[in-house]
Amino acid sequence: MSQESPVSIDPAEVAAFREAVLSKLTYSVGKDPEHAFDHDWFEAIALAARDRIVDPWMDHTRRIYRGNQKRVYYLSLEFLIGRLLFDSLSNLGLLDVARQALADLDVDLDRIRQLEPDAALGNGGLGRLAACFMESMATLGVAAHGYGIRYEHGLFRQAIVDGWQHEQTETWLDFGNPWEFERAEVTYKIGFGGGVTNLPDDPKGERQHWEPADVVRSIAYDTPVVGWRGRAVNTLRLWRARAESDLHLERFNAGDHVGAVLDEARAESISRVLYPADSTEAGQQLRLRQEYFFVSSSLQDLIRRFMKQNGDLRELPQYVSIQLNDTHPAIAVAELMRLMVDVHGLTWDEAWTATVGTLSYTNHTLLPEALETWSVGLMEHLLPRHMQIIYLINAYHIDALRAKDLHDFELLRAVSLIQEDNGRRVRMGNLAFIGSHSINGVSGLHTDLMRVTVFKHLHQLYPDRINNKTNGITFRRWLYQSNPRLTRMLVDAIGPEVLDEPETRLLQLESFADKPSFRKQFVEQRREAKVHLANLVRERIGVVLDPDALFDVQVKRIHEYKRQLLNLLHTVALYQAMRAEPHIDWVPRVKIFAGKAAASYHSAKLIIKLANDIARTVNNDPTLRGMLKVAFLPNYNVSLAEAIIPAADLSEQISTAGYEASGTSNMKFALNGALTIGTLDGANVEMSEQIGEEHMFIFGMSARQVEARKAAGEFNAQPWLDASPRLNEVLQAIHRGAFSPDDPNRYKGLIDGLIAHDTFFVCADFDDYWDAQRKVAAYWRSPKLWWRSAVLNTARAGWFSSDRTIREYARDIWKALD
Ligand code: 26V
Repeated sequence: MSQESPVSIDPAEVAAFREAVLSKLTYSVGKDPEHAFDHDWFEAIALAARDRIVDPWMDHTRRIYRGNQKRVYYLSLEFLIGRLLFDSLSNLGLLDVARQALADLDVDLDRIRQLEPDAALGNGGLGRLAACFMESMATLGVAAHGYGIRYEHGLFRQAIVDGWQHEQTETWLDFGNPWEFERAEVTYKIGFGGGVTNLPDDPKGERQHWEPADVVRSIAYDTPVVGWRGRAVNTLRLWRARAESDLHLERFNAGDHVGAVLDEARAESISRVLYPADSTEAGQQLRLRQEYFFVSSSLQDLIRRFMKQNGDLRELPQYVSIQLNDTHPAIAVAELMRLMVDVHGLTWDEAWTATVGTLSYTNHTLLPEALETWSVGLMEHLLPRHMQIIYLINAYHIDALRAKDLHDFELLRAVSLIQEDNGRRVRMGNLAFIGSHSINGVSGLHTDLMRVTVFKHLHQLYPDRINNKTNGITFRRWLYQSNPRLTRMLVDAIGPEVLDEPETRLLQLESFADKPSFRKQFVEQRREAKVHLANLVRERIGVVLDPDALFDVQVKRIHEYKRQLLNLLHTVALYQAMRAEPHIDWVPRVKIFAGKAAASYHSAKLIIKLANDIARTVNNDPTLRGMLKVAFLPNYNVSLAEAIIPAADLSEQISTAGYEASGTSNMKFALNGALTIGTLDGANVEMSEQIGEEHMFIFGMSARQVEARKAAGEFNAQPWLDASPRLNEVLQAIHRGAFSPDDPNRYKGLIDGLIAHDTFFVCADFDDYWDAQRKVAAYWRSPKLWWRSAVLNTARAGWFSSDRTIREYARDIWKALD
């Protein structure tokens, strides 16, 4: 996927980079060019690029220190980064230089690029958002530090065997990681368990001494994050767990070799693996250990930095903002209190004011099963001091309400930090809310729903705390790096300034939507991306795609609320219609699916199998003459997304309204000129406002209608089946095993369940979805209209830049950047 160089590149720069790579290859990798494997070249190039980052990194760090600039700490258990080679080269303005330098050495940079493993330290949208935010914060010059865990194993690799998902261990560190710097000297002690004793000089019992039973060590690994044009470079600091070496050695020397090794393994297991959090596996002890481990390390680290420069923790909110990415780091509320009160001697009230002033929290889902709670028993066992602090926060919080004459039992129960029914549990959402001055949702609709659902009562008590920050995406990765052809067209059409100010300049593209020559070019670049994707699909799964067909794409985690099943039912309906009338002039269509299901999420895994069963049947049916193809691409990750998104004509964003907090792939597709078929859910709402509903295909029940139906308990799908012969036929075919002749009963449970209790209103929305899909096909038949809309999607997607989102966080929540 090479791109021609835009402007003439300076031969001296090329020569310098070539020499730098050769020097790295020789002295760091230890190879000569004749014997170097591709991986050796990758490492040499990455190290040469990294060298270019170090000076601006140190400059930036010094500048922040000297200016005593307000720092923003982004605490996230997930950073779904993907590959970094093109990210670094492109943001440093070195991409063309590097490509030429390597070509001089007979090495193809675009081939080498494929060798870098994806850093998949996240599950999906939440983790990818954190990665986009890190890039935007560096671009905008926010003095930001990301804090997380350096998982040895990221998200599992998905293999598809006989149509079923199999999970395999992911090993991104096998060949080392050239981007990181180990900071062996940056290390903290993290305690677990043990007991708490009263301090004699504290009659209220607010200060305590905690003597942990176990201690684990954290070690920092820093990855520089380069902003656009290398203007600022921030740090992503990830923690690795190590056994506390003294204890370990003592046991070892005392002859307890096995015990010592077990201790070590137990300590180090904390940073071993990313939890596939979209599942019920969350809630286990190791997960709570991970949360506390990274929160405590990060808070100790930022307090040390703060004390060095400022010294009075009561002033923390003036100099520091800490953003909690979901409730995963919510134990920070108690840990910050502990550090301030027990360790640094602030009074409870001083500490509380500083804590609330410093912390803010982002909510990413309303799904009740996704809201974190921890059993009081487990908390008492692992974090006894924190449990005390949480009780005390709760007591003061409830006292304050009573003092305001609020005695409504229902209200007090709802806002308590402790859930009393079915075993006492700590509600991390309420803890994060009470301990933060700002609580934000990630799209307008999601934020509105937060105010009337999960945080209804807390919102009544603190009406100014909830605010909205609609998500965004970084255009550097999701346009410039992943779609160089379209980027080139934009630069040619509206000038190179578009790269620096896409939010405003992209709008100038609107007038090009009416130019036939521009639309023709737009079609051509799309076709090239489709040819590229078709080759990839043929190589990976052996399915041959027609690049002139309509590429209809749904790629995201597999979840019932995202309704991949609805898309599959449409696929079957289309298949049946084509078979019934094969001589009609159908719009040739390719249905592309990709996404991982949590290992323990059986219905999601069955949906993957169904997609593959349908694919096999459809792709091998000669009556269709290739009019319909279905492809399920294994192992969806950031790199695969980068190949798929530029090639999509139609983007499927079809979640049950009210369930998708925002979505971010919806924005990536629109930016790259795909048209969206979607419900009015999450940020699709803002998309329809920015882009215009007439350039999208909106269908289905609204969030209000869904809510009304839920309230009335109308989950039975029989009425919808009775009203829709088409739906009936689709469900019957799947039910009787038309797509699973090897096991005709495979989908009986799935279909019976769907009819008896259609939790996500798949059947209720089916006919409307079918009609919207017919509009899609008809529109595709009018290329002028279709491609005009496609260009307008790109032109009007500027608002979805994560730079806009970060500016809003900086202005409203962090009070940084002015
Ligand atoms: C977690 C769980 C855990 C228990 C079982 C079910 C379940 C389902 C979903 C989740 C995801 C939780 C958080 C998350 O990833 N939210 C996503 O955040 C994105 C960035 O804000 C947003 O675009 C997505 O709409 C939202 O789903």
